[in-house]
Amino acid sequence: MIFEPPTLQIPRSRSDDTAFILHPSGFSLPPSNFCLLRVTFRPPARNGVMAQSRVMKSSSGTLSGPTVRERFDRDGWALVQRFITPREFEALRRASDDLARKGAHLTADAEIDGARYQVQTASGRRGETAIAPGALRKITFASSGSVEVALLRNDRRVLKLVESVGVTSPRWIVDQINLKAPRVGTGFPWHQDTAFVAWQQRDAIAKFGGANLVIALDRADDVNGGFEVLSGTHVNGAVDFDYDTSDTNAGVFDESRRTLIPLDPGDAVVFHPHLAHGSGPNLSPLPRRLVALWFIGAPAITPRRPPRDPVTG
Ligand SMILES: O=C(O)CCC(=O)C(=O)O
Repeated sequence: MIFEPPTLQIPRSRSDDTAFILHPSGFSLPPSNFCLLRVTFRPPARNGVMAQSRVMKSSSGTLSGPTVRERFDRDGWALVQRFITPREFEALRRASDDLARKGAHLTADAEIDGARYQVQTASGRRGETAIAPGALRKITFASSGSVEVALLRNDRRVLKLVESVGVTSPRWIVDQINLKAPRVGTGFPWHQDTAFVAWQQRDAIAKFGGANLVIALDRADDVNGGFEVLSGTHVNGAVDFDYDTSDTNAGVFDESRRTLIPLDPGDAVVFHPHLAHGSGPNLSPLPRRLVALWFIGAPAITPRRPPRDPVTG
């Protein structure tokens, strides 16, 4: 996330720490999905200068360490590599292209087939004219116009992952495709997703849990506005913030554990709806598309009583 020019970053001594991520038991993914993650920590910046993101590096290694649930509870997020297959992310890329084609004429935000198209403006601010016809920032409720996205939001693996972090009877509430187009795609200010949901949904999150997911359709990293989180910010609940998408919201949340999570296509991050997150602009020549899905919990479904035996009563 390019929230500060590199020249403002103060060189610091670095110490390393290592975190391990293991899929929760019962989560059926091949052994190749187990991974060792090495996290390079940089101490937080002081005197109002925003901390630079530490970038997560992955390598193969030991199959021990915190589960997805433990990391979710502790940090507010967990990475699941190779969450969907190449065939699936390629189908989603095509779906994203098909949706984008329908908005190829747009110079202002609009709804098409129930999906809400937000155009990419020069500043990133909403309500301004698109940088060019058909330049798109995101498509919310993309599942209304795309079977592939609709299938993903009901996918068993998605629901299982959400359940695995403590959400009871998960219900989908939002999906979107963030397009972050090459060279013109602007960033997302630090924010918590709960600010954008109705009070009833916030209530459900408090009672039954909630979890959001991003799934990368392209490589996303520090050169193209990769996904960043402020680890640990989920623990203190909702914070008041403005959401001007041409701004960065620097200083609103605790940035001392800012982490950029490099994602390969098909990788997912599951995160708490109170976790502050965001990303920088895409200044690269490569696309950086991701699908976001939001879920809230509901009362546990109690199994129905078996019907009475018509003979014995
Ligand atoms: O696309 C991104 O990098 C950020 C996504 C995000 O924060 C959101 O959609 O709420």
